[in-house]
Amino acid sequence: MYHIDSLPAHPEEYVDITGHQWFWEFCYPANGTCFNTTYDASTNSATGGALWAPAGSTIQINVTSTDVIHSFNIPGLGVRIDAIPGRVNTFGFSIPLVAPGTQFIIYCTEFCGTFHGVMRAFLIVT
Ligand SMILES: [Cu+2]
Repeated sequence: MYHIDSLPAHPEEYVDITGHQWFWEFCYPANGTCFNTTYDASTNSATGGALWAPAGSTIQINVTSTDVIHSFNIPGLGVRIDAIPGRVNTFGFSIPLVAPGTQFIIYCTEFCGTFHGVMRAFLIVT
């Protein structure tokens, strides 16, 4: 548990992630940009934004919510952390050494209302 909770000493990237009913917002403080993800269930694809991270890098995510409790989950990488209004939860993890363009699906895993089931996004390896 201590190992899982410890943050990387020098993450190569920080991403602020905010859960909204019903989409994920990704903000990159290094360049001051934010992107909202729009997920299309008919094609299992997302536009507008993603969690972009280089292969082999270590990143820290800072996760919160603006409305209700969500949960940020990347099952392919064993990442799951709650998104709670008024609180920022942090988590650090490594991006595997896979080909650029590889995508890992992101789910909301805390029932958060009508469109919870399509509150999805992708981690895209760059
Ligand atoms: Cu949610």
